[in-house]
Amino acid sequence: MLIWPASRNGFWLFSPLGKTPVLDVRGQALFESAVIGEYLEESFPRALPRENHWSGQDHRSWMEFSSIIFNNIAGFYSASESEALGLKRDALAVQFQRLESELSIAPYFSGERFSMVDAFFGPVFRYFDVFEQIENFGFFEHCPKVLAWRQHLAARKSVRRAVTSDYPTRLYEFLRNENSALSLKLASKERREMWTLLVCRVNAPPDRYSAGLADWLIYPALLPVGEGKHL
Ligand SMILES: N[C@@H](CCC(=O)N[C@@H](CS)C(=O)NCC(=O)O)C(=O)O
Repeated sequence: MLIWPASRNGFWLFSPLGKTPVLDVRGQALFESAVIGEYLEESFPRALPRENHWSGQDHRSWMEFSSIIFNNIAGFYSASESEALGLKRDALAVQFQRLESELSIAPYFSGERFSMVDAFFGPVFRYFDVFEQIENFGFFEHCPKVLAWRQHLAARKSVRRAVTSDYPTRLYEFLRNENSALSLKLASKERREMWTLLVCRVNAPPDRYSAGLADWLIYPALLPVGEGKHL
C-alpha cells in the first residue's frame, strides 16, 4: 500500500526518512521510489505486459532521475525563503530540459509502451498541476515534448486512478500549511483573487450589485500593505 501521511508524527514512525512514497510490505517500510519500482516490477511481473518491462539499465537510471526530481519538488515547496524557492525552480527547470533531450515524440518515455519510468513520472507531473494553480513558474519552458508526455500521462486511466479525486485539494491544503515561501505566494494569490472578486462586485451594475456589509468588513483585511494603491 502506498500511503500519504495522515499526521507527520505518525508518519515519521513508519517512514525512516519521513518521506513519501513509502510502501508497506507486510509491516516493513520500503522507501525510495526507485527501489519501490524495482520491487513492484519483480513482485508483480504480470502487472505490466512483459514487453513493457525495463528494457535496460538506462531505465533504472531514469527512475533514479525521477527520484532526484522528487527531492527537488520537496525542496521547492518547503523552501523558507524566496531565493531558495527560485533556486529549486531553476533546478527543476534544468531537469525538465534534460528530459526534453531524452524523449522521442511518442506518447511515453520509451515510445508507444507505458513502462515503470512513466509510472513514476505520473506522480511527478501531478505536483505541477497544483503548483501552476498558484503561479506560472515556467518549469516547462521550451519543453514541448515533456509537456506532451505530461498530458498523455495525465489522461491515462491508471495514472488518474492512482490517487483519489480530492488529491489536488489535499495537496493544495498541504502547501498552504507548509509555512514556506510557496505558502506565502499561495496566500498572496488568494488575496489577489478575493480583491478582484470584490472589485468586480463593486463595479457591477446596481441591480446585480450584491456586496454586503460583510464584504466591506473583510475587504481591508485582505489587502497586503500597499497593494491597494496599485488598483
Ligand atoms: N528520493 C526520494 C524523494 C522523496 C521525497 O522527497 N518525497 C517528498 C515528496 S515529493 C516528501 O515526502 N517530503 C517530505 C515532506 O514534505 O514532509 C524518493 O524518490 O522516494
